[in-house]
Order: sequence, then C-alpha cells, then structure tokens
Amino acid sequence: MSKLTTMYEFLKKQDEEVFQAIEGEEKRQAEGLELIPSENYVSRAVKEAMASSLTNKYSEGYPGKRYYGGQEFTDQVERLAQDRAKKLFGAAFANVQPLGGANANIGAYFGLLEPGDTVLGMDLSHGGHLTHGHPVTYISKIFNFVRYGMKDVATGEIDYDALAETAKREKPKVVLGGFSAYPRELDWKKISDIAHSVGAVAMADVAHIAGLIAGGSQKNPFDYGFDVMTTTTHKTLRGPRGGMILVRDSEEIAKKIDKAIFPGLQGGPHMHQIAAKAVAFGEAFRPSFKDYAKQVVENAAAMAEVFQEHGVRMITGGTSNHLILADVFGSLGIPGGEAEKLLDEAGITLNKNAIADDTRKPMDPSGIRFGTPAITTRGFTEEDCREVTRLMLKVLKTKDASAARTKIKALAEKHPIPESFA
Ligand code: DSN
Repeated sequence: MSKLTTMYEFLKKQDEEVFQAIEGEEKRQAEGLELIPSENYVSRAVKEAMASSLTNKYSEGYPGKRYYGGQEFTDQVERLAQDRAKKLFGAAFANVQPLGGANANIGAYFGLLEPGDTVLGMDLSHGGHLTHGHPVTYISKIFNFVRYGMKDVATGEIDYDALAETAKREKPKVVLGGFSAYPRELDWKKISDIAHSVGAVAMADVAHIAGLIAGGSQKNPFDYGFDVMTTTTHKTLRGPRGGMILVRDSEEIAKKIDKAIFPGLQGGPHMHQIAAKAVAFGEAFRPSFKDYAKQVVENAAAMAEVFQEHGVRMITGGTSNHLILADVFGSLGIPGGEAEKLLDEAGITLNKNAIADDTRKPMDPSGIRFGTPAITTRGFTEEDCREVTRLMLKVLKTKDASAARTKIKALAEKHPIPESFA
C-alpha cells in the first residue's frame, strides 16, 4: 500500500473522488515549488490534531465558561493554545478562536471601535490588506478607513510625517501597522508613538511575519508599545489555517475583543484547529524554529540579489523579510498574470500582484509576489534559492516553461516535504 493510501485508508475506500483530488494536491505540492509567501507546510503532528475528534464538539464560550457540557478536554486544549501563544509573543491575553486572519481583524475592530470610527492603516496599493478597509469589504461600510503609504517606493520608507499629520487630522481610534505585500520592516515604535499621541490603540497585523517574530528574525511590535496584534497561524508561523488576536496587557481591551469574537462574530470555535494551533506553537518554541526563521529571511535576500543582478525592479529595492514584490512588467515586459501562469507551468507557484501605484488593472497587474517560507521548510539553502531565481528568470525571459521544468522537479525531489521538524 502506498503511503498516501495508508494515511487516507477509509477515505480512499469510501470516496474515491475526494481521495483523488487530495492525492492530486499532495502530488502537486511534492513535485512543485511553493513560492506563495503566505503558504507553508505543516507537520504531521499538526495534521493529526486537525483530523482529530475535536471537530465533533461544540464549545461556544471560553475555557471554564461554556454554553454546553462535556468541555473537560476542549478547555484543556484551548488553554494550552492560549498559554503557548501568550508566551511565544509576550502577550498577557490571547484569543485563539478566530477562524482566519480576516476574522481576527474584524473581531479586533468590533472590540475596539464603534460604527463610524476611523482606522488609519496602510494603503492597500502600498502593501496593505483587504481587511484593512478595501471598499469591496463590508467593514469599509461600517468603519471609516484612512491611509498612509510609502514616501519612497524605491526604498520602501514609510511616510511617517504624513502618517502623523493624518493621525492628527483624522483622529483615528485605531492606527494599524501591518501588510500582506510589503517587503520591509515597519518602524513599530514610530507607529505606536503616533497612535498613542492621538489617543488611538496601536494594532499590528502580523499575519505574514508572525513566525519570523516568534523565531526572532523580525521585531515584535509589543516590544515597541503596540497594544493589540492580530495574525494568521498558517503562514510563517507554520500552523493550521486560522487566526488569533493577542493583547499586550490591557484586560479591558482583551475582554472587549473576546466578546466581539464570541458571541459578536463567530459561533462554536473550531476546536480541532485550536488543538493544531497549540501543536504548532509548541513547535515554534524549539531552537530549530529560530534557525528556520533566520533562513527564511536569508533565502529571500539571496533571491532578491539575483533579481538585482539581472536588473529586475523590486518594489522597495529588495527585501528585509520573507517576500519579494517584483515589477516584471516594467522590467521584463511580461504582465504579472502571464508570469504567474508560465511559472506555474514550470512547477513554481506564486501570485500576480499589484505594485505600488500600478498602472495596470488589479486582475492583470504589473507585479509578482513570492517568498521563501515554504521552500525553507523543505530545507532550501541560499544556493538553492539562487538557482530557483535563475530558473524563474530563464522562464520569464524565454517565455518557455519547459526550459526549467526538469530542474525544478529535481530541486523538489532533492528537498522532500518534511513530516516533522527537529
Ligand atoms: N491571502 C493572504 C496572502 O496571500 O497574503 C492574505 O489574505
């Protein structure tokens, strides 16, 4: 019996169609290289927790204060996840129930704001996120979102003077630091000082970099005065799909956020995911996770170097974290969507992405966004990453995916997806 058939023994017997789709995805992940900077591979232990009988249980409420009986073990699991999260990020309070990053952000807004209140966040076209108030979201109809952005796209420096002026003028209740497509570190101290100078709560959305913070490769906003931090758990943090809200020290804020998540926004928490979050947080305490976080950043720097050598324009001029945003249309004459498709054919998955002040449409932008969290989990070194980048450039310059397919498959074979981390 193949390894997959052993893992999915009952599924294969009972539902061949679903089994086949999962089998296809497992193969795709094994044979290709995952460069989407928000993706990663979880350990088998995390998967086992996700597949546990905890999925059968309703547990509305919080540990010790549930609406239904039978909560002995769900309480144990949720407390474990909370305690580990608090220790990992230096928080006094943790809500581990958000189903994803969007829920975490919306829950935090509902806890911190009244309808009509203002949030000052990063411009979406400069790296911010949909849930930071894009007009297509419902939250943008409830709260008033105003923006700050980069002063200089070439270096990525944020316009902190404009940020301070806007804060004075708009009187936001929340100043939000965080991004999903920004390759540099924010000056957390400056942002939290500006927030507090106008009486606002300083909230960081660290969804992309939570694992780098936990591993010590990026600064922790709580060390610079931030009050609240939201994150996903499945990106650099290498846990199951989900979200989390951390509060540095204010019990008042923590209580409001707990109420906002339940009963305000969600119903029964997904306890199997919470168990898997606890397992992933446990893994993030290991010394090897520090090495992982460091290697993620070094690998991204190595990829940026190769782009630099070939004269490809990168937004902010390079990277200081796990991701790169490159203007492939401006530099190589190939739109981001076409680049994504060609690289997909070659076995590299990444995403087209709008670049700052993009002249092209959002569905057909100028850029591509890629990063190193997943390939670093597979053990890619800086030299491997340089090789991947050279192959990417070959495909993009020749517009021929076959030019790199065999070498990409060989790199994937050289670095199988691990089942556990030391
Ligand atoms: N989809 C996530 C990302 O790729 O950054 C954020 O929502």
